[in-house]
Amino acid sequence: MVFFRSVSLLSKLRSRVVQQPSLNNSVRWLQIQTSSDLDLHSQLKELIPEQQERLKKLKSEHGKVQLGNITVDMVLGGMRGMTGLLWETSLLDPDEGIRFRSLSIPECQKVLPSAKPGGEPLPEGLLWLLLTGKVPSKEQVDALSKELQSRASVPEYVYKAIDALPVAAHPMTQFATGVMALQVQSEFQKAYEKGIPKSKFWEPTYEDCLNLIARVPVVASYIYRRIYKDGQIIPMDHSLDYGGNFSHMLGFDSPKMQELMRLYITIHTDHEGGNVSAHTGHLVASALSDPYLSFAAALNGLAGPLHGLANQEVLLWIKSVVDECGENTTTEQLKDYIWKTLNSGKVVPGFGHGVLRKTDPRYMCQREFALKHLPDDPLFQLVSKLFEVVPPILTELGKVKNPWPNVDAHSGVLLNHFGLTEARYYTVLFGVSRSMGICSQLIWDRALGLPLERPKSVTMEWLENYCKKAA
Ligand code: CMX
Repeated sequence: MVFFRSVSLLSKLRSRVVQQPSLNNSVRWLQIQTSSDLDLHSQLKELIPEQQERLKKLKSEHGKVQLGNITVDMVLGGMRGMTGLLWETSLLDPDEGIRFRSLSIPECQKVLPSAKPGGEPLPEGLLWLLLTGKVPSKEQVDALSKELQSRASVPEYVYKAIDALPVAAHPMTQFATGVMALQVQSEFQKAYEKGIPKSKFWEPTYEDCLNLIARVPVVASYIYRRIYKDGQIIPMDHSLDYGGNFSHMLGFDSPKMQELMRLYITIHTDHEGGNVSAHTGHLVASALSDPYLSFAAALNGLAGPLHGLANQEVLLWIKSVVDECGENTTTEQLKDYIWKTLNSGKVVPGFGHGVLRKTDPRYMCQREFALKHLPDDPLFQLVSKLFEVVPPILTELGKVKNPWPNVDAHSGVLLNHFGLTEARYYTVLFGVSRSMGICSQLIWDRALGLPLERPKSVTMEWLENYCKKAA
C-alpha cells in the first residue's frame, strides 16, 4: 500500500481505488491516500457507483443462470417468484387475488356472519376462519367478540410509553411503541423462562395472540384521539363487535362507517406470507420471539411507503391532484399530473404489486362499497377516473409488471368520506387488521413447530465466480 500523508497538492487529486484480484479471489485495495481518504462518507460516495455498475452487469449478463431451482435474477430481485415459506392461513393467486383458507373475498362476504343481514363480514368471523379453516356460525362469532372484549384491557404504562413520544411523531411510530409496551405482559415469554416444552409452545402463543388482537384497537384509537382529538378518549361500547367498536372508539358512530370498518379489517388481515409485514412477523417469530415482539417488527415493515404506508400516500397524492387541477379534473390534466409524478422519479401510489397481475379484489370490493354508499363522492369519482387513466400510462413505461390498482388505491377515499380524513393515520388501521393474519399464522407456526428461518445469502463476488464456472 502506498501511503502519502497531508500533501496539499495531492489532496486536490481525487482518491483512486484500484481493485486487484489476489490468488484466493478476495480483493485487495491499493490506495493513494488523500484527505478525502480519511472521510468515510467520501469513500462510500466513490465506491457506490462502481458497485452499482457491477450489480447491473451481473443482472444483465447472468440473470438467467440457475442456482439449483432458482435463478440469479431471483437472488438479486427481492426473491420474487421464489417459493420458500409455509403459510397456512391464505394463498395469493397472481390473477385471482387472495383466498383466505381457500375462500375468495366475495365468498367470504357471502358466508361469514355479519352484524346485520346482508351486511359486511364481521372480522372476528374471518379470524375464526383463518385459525380453524372452518366457517363459523353467528353464535361462535358472537362468543369470540365477547372473548376479545374481555381481553382488551391495556395497562397504564402502555399509554405512558406512547405519551413519552411527541404528539407529532408518526402514528405508526406511536403504534409500534404501544405494541412494544404491551409486550411486558407476554405469556409466552413467561412460560419460556419457566421452561415450557416445545410441544406446548402454541398455548401461551395463543393467549398472547388473542390478547394482542383484542388490545390493538384500544391502543390504536388512543393514538388517534391523542393526535387529532385533544386526547379525549372514548371508552369501548360492550354492545358492539370488534370493527364497530374500533370505529366507535375512534369517534365514528355512523352505521355506514362501522360497516366500512368491518369490511376494511376483514380484507386487510392477511395476504399470504411473503409480503413485508407478514414475512417480517414470521421471521422474527421464528427466533421464538413472542407475538408482541414479532408483530411490532411487522408493523415497522408495514410503515414503508412501498407497502402499508401506500394508503397514506394515495390520499395525499389524490389531494395534491385536486389542489393542482381542481375536483373536476379532465382526463388530459390527470394524464399530465401522472407523468409529472413519474418524471420526478416517484411511483404512482396504489398501483402495481409484487405478486398480483390483475386488479386487486380488495380494490374491487371497496369500489363496490363506494358504488353502494357514496357514488357521488367527488374523490371516489376521481379514483374511478384514475382506474381508467393510470394503467395505460404505467404500461407505456414498459417496465411495470402490474399496472392495475391495489388495495391501497381505494381505502383512503372511503375513510375520508366518513370523516376519517387524517391520511397519516391510515396505516395504523391496516396494522390493526393485520394483527389477525400474522397472529393466526404465528399460532400455527408454534403448533407445527416450524424452525428458525435462515436462508443462505451470498456476495456479488460469490455469484460472479459461480456464473463464470457455470458458463
Ligand atoms: N409507479 C411507478 N413505477 C412503478 C409502479 C408504480 N405504481 N409500480 C412498479 N413500478 C416500477 C418499479 O419501481 C420498478 O422500477 P425500477 O426497475 O426502475 O426499480 C419497475 O416498475 C418494476 O417493478 P415491478 O416488478 O412491476 O414491481 P415490484 O414488485 O418491484 O414492486 C410495488 C411492487 C408494489 C412496490 C410497486 O408496484 C410500487 O412501488 N407501487 C406503488 C406503491 C404501492 O402502491 N404499494 C402498495 C402495495 C400493496 C401493499 O403492500 O400494501
